[in-house]
Amino acid sequence: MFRTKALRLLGIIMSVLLFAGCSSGAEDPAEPTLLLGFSQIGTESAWRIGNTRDIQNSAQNFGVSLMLENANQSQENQIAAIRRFIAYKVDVIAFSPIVEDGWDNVLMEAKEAGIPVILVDRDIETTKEGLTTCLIGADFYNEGVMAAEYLIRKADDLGLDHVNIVEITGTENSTPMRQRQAGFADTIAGDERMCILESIDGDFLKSRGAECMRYLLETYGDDIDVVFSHNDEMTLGALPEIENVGLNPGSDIIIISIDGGQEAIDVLKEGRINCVVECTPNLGNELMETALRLKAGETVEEVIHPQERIFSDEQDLSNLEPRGY
Ligand code: GYE
Repeated sequence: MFRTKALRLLGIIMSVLLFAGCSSGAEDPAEPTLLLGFSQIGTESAWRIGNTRDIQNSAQNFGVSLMLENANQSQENQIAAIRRFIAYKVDVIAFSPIVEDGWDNVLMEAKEAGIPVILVDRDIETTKEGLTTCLIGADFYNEGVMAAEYLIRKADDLGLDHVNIVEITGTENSTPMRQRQAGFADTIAGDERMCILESIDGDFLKSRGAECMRYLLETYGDDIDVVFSHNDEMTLGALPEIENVGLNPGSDIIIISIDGGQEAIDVLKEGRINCVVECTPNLGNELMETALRLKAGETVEEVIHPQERIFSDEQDLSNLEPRGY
């Protein structure tokens, strides 16, 4: 008696499974169209957390099945994740490389497996051809240019004849660090008032931003006119350190940041930051569209940059929409 019931149940389960197996993606809109492996750097900033959330939401909206791996700020973990994606035979691999060098071997393996790779947010450095298909991410060089152009306008407004700058940079050898630094340096190069006292690695982290600022204040004291920080987290770490030595960020020291997350925008409105260059984390839709095109065998644009703007004390920001990250 029990055996017959069990057999009948097994029969039902098998037919359900078979039915599910036979239904085609076109008939069933819930069936994923593509399997995308994405290796994220970590959770170092509001930007990064917003970027992960945006990619998850977009995957859901596009019906893409997402294998998401968090590398906890380690290149080794990213390489291991990419190897798992290859072993799993995903349709497309995407990743945000924490630094630019050191990807050739694992990307050769992806190429040999015939899996297209999309760079999200950051670029890589390689001499090999065809390891990746495209890059979807911000124009970091231009962000550095926008930061410097703001500073030049501010120095004109204040009538400054000498401007001492300290720079707190993002993770060494990462694309945003290299390019934000270059865009800023190239733009102030023609202005004799501008002098960079020191550039120091803050690794895009709030705690490091605070440490760097403490060191910079101990070393240069009130000679510092400007802090140029490569992201909001480091800026938010640096501000209390400035206040602890009795200086007012925003008036005694000009503060320039990058990203444009809600917290930094609120602090800008309070007058403790002077300028924030936008870097949008919302790259998910472009990523899904591109991955679907690659799966369909289409060619895609090599570089896709989102539009970006600046927020500063030159503007009325009272009606600014919530930033969402
Ligand atoms: O500016 C920073 C993040 O690569 C654009 O990484 C990104 C940067 C962003 O952690 O906050």
